[in-house]
Amino acid sequence: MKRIFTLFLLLPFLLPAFAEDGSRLWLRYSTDGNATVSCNKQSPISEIATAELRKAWKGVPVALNLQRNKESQTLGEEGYILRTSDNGQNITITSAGEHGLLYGAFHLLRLQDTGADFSKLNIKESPAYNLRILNHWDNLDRTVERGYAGQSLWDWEALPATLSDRYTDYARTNASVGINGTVLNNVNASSQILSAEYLEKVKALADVFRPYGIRVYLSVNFASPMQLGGLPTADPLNKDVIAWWKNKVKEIYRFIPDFGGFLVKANSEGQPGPCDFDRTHAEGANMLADALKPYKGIVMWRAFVYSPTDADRAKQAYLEFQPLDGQFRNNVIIQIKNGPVDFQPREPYSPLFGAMPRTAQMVEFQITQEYLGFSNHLAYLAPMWEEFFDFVQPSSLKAMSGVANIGTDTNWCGHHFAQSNWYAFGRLAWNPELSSEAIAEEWLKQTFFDAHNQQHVPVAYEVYRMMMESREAVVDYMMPLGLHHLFAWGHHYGPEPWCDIPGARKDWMPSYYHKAGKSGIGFDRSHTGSNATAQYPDSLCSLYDNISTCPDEYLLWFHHAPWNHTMQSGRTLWDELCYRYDKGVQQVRSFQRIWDLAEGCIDEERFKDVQSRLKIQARDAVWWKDACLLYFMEYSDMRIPHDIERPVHELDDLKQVKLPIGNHECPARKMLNQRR
Ligand code: GCW
Repeated sequence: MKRIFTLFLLLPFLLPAFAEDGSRLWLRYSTDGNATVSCNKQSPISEIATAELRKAWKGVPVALNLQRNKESQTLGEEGYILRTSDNGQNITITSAGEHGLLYGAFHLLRLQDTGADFSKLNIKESPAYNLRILNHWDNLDRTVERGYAGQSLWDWEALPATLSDRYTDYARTNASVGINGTVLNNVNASSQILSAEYLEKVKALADVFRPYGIRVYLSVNFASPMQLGGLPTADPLNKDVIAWWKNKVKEIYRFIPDFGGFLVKANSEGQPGPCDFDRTHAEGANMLADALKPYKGIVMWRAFVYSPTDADRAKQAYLEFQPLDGQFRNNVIIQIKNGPVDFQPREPYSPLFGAMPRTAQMVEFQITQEYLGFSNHLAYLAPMWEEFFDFVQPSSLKAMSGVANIGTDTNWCGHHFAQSNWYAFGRLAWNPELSSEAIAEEWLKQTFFDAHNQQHVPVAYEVYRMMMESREAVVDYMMPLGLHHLFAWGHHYGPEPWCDIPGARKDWMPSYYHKAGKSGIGFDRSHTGSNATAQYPDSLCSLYDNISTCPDEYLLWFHHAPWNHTMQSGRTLWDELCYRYDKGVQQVRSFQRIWDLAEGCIDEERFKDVQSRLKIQARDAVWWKDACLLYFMEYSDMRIPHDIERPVHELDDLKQVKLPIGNHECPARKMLNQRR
């Protein structure tokens, strides 16, 4: 997994003397470009490409060249060739399509910003996926489900008459990392989005995004024909329902001729779907796909399903979807979360990947940190996504989607470092072979360190290391060794392994997942338990199924192990658990020390903001450690090893912590500070 990375040896550095608020994200280059830039094509897209270069490029003349020759055509409309000629006296960006020119322009600017050598460029790029798409879980009232960076960017009330500048900035930022699609609204969808009134607003956004190569998609509520159309049913085989969708799709394309298609959450967590009418997911998806087909639209049909049955939740998507392999239309893509449960800090990959060879599949990552400390915790997620690609061949997927972490906050993402996850998502969707190390380095150079100052190299390197370790640290202080879903009810911010809500679904309770008792801890998903291991290919199945070969990081995901089980380290399971929690805490403390080195190297505004969030993270890490260890200790009846930090909380006090379930902003921060 770990590829060799180049260190910050040539790092061009640093230090803007003025305050920064993070609003420019990684596109902080100065606007004193002075080079000749020409283009052989006039169009809204190529004009943007040209303008970006004119604004900022300070090197030799650049020619943007729209040309369909053999070489450019093999790279496709979005691909490009970036080359120096005449002994480095000129640079040409050639593409068979205008989108490729735009991506090539941003590539060149990235090279400038990261201090690359341009004397001998010979780069050919084309995206791994045609569809690189953000999913916004934005509601029409501007709340954002699992959003921690303010309100929804889309000001529905002011649209279509008023267009915020942020819409253009959003499109430009996405284009700079190759993102080419956006689903504007929450998968828990209001049927209102399909009303003529809203379609006009959607059209206004689509018009802003189009010259940046971004297509608009919508999440649809499967019961829209009933809720919006007044039909008595939404049965996908009913002819009135079919006609309703056909007309609706026709109407959408009148507004937005290049509309991308639908994203659907059906029969999941209370959302309506075809199963309500005794139809299959395939029948539901195909009906929509048929309506979209004449316009080249697609359906992204989510596989995030789990019903309140006795079947292990981790097995359910596979059980429901795998038998439908081959039954979907070719403009349907099954959108699957990376893990089989739900965006936990660590999950094994979902075994549904690769199990439907006759069906197009795409992955859904979660960029927003629902389960990784909201916008309060620093967690660089590219290593997690890279881990997924250790198991799933990038080429076996058709597309990549990510649940956005963007809102109206000045710095877009809440935490300045959360911007790196938006960035990394785009870069990986373009090229999933990129290493998380390379992406971190690129992002840091563009976002924080931008003048030439060799003295700051060691600091930058430490900050880079902090990023690289950050996700593993979260795993350690929240739920190491394969533990999962120990989160507090509803908001998912802090720990609540004891949570027990009478009458609530069992599979929404932490105890369903950790199964701590006198006999041990963990979910037996081996052949002696739920047998979820059997859903994996043979080699992995046998590796995971056997407690003595199952890797530590998945141990309690797949096994219920006794407290004195001997770990690979030679420690007992209990001791190992204690050490891992403690390690997570210590790592966050080391992040605080590292970040303090950056004082004076970067602008004060962002420095202080990150510094203060690291304090919250350090306190939260201790909270997690104390809550989980004190709670599990009641079952293990073992002591916390002497060489690690003692708990500073009482379990009973921690059990009283109740945060509001609001799902925008971060309620937790205020509440916790009040309590402490
Ligand atoms: O993880 C759960 C989230 C829900 C979300 C759901 C989903 C949009 O807690 O907020 O709903 O996943 O992915 O559909």
